[in-house]
Order: sequence, then structure tokens, then C-alpha cells
Amino acid sequence: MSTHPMGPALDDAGHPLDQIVLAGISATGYHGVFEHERREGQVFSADVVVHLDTRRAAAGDDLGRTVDYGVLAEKVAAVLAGDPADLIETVAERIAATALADQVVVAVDVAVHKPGAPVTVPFEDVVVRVRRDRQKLPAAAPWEAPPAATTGPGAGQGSSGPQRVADGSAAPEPDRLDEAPPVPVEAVLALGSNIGAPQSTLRTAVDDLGAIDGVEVLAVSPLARTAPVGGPEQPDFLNAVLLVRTSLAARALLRAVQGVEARHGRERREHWGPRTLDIDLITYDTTLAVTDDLELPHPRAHQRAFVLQPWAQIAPDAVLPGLGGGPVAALAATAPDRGGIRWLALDWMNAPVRHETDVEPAPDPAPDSVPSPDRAAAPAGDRER
Ligand code: PH2
Ligand code: MG
Ligand code: MG
Repeated sequence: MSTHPMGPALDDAGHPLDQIVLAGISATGYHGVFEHERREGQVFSADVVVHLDTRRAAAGDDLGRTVDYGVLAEKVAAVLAGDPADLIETVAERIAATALADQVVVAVDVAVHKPGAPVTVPFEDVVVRVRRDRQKLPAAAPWEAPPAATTGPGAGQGSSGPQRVADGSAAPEPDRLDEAPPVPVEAVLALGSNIGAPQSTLRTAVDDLGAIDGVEVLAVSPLARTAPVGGPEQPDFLNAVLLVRTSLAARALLRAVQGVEARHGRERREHWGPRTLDIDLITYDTTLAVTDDLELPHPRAHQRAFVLQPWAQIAPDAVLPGLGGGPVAALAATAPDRGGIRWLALDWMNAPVRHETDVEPAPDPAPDSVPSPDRAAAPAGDRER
């Protein structure tokens, strides 16, 4: 591999930073859009260049002041072998985020190779190469060691919870996510539905959420009709975002929203499959946390236009906390699924229900339900039309 495919990264004074190069880390992974790729796996490899100033480590001969390349290599291999993604672009972002999680790293170059990619002509390799730094942050979360002997891939929101006790595994130890805030805090909830009667379901869900003791609904976003992201072929979703104020602890809020999901007949079947009602806890104040049953902010919120777009409409200046976070409106404008936002309805909580279709093609925008660019709450350029 060439070590300078993008030229050196520079320090604040404009001098080239030092580099640690890890070349050709490989593992069998299950990334790809084809079913056979998910089933059989193939070899992926990564080249990683971390850019940093190595002088302090060298002067003190101190491993603690540099990047332990052995540890980094293991994490990179874990990303390659881990959670399947459709795109090697996604894998590259995860590796970049993992390297940048170490504060001594100023910038990182990542190349992900997929030499066995399903390409119909003779070829040697396909590579996605990215550079990320503290300005151009990765669009994915860093790799985290799975908590010992508990959940594997799929840990995150709602994947365990109270059932873990029934499973025979230990109930999670109480942590700060179980502590009620000293004063009420703001939280952001994202709602989605794509089977049954989605608009009515979402309306009732908003009312149900507002009726929870310790939850006050501050704002309800426009209703977005969105192309499904991930999962099997399925109908379009209706999505909306709520801003709430709550005196509940983060985990108590999660349990309460799961109660609302359950009351609407939500069953957890296929991962990312169609659902009558999905409610995700996107942020809880500015809390950053990764636990077995709750990750804050929501681990994929930063890259989901179906969350970010409606959110930006009710909170144009909102900022998503955490690595990969940033101004919500800006994230919405670059999210990979932004082209799938079909339309927004402003009046959906009160106007007669009219969007119950869940399988028909998107109707032409109704003039009274879709903000025209000049009436829109967000800059016109935010929307793909
Ligand atoms: N939810 C998912 C997966 N994909 N796509 C859209 N458009 N909207 C969703 O709410 C959604 C999705 C998993 O919860
Ligand atoms: Mg969801
Ligand atoms: Mg969910």
C-alpha cells in the first residue's frame, strides 16, 4: 500500500504529523448487500494510518502517550469480523471512529479492501479509502468491546431489557441511567410505523407518551413519509420526532416508551422488519452512555435522515451530542437516506387521517399537507424533492 495516498495530515502549525501504519489487517466478515455475502462471509482487509505527534511518547519511551498498535489492530479486526454492514464505506467509518476514539490520534486514514467482492468482470480488489479527523468526523460509532458474556451483536436499544431476567441471565446492575435527574431534562423520541394504520397509530402514540407520568410533550414534528432503510423489502414508513421534558431516569423513560410500543401490538420479530410502532430514545439530555440495553445517543441517529429531518424541523438549532454528532440540520442534509424522505405533512395530528396507505406508491404531495420550500421551517436546500 502507499502510505501517502492522501498526502500527509498536518498539525496546527502546518507541519506533517507522524504516522503509525498498520497494513493488511484481515478477517472474515459478513458485509455486503447480497444474501450470500451475509451467509458465507469473505475476507476483508484494512490499512490504517494514524496521524499523531509521537515525540512525547518517544522522549519518555512511554507506550501510554502513543497508540498501542497491537490493541488498535485487534479492534480493527473486530470491526471487520463484526456487525455486518451493507457497505464497506460503513466499515471504513467504524474503523475511523475506533481510531479517533483515542484522543492522541489527530487524523486517521482507513482503506477497506474487499478482493472477493461480487464483481462480474476480472478484477483484483476494490478499496474504499477515507480520511477522518476532528473536523470531518466519522459517520459511525467506534467499536466497543462486547460486555463479557452478555449480548453479542445487536446490543443496544431494546435488544435485552427485562427479558434478560426471564432468560436466566443477570439483571443489569443499576447505573446512572437509573438515576432520576435533579431537574427535568429534555429528551428526543423518534417514532416510526409501516404496518397497520400508521398515521392513527402514531397519533395515539403521541397521546400515550404525553400521558406518561413524568413526561411532557414539548413539540411534535411534521410527519415524514420515508423509504425504508435496511431490512427486507417493506412498505414506506411514516416517521415523526417528539421533543419531551421528563423527570424520569433514562432507563425508566425507555421502559415507559417500550410499554407504549407493546400496547400497540409491537412484537419484536425480524430485525429491522416492518413494525406497527417503533419508538426510539434518540437523546436524553446530553447523556453519553453505552450499556447492554440502552445506548445514548441512539447509535444510528446521526446517519438517519428519517430521524434528523423531522427533528431539525422542530429544533433547527439542535445538536446531537457525542462522537459523530453535530448540528442536527447539517447531519440531516448529508445523511445517506436523505433522498428517501418523500414528503412532510405539517397538520398530521389534527387534520383528518389520510395517509393510512402502507403499500401503495407515494401519492402526489397534497398542497395543504406539504410545506413548499418558502413555507418550510428548514432551509429549502435541506430537502430533496
Ligand atoms: N426504522 C428502522 C429501519 N429502517 N427506515 C425508515 N425509513 N424509517 C424507520 O423508522 C426505520 C427504517 C428500524 O427501526
Ligand atoms: Mg428504530
Ligand atoms: Mg426501536
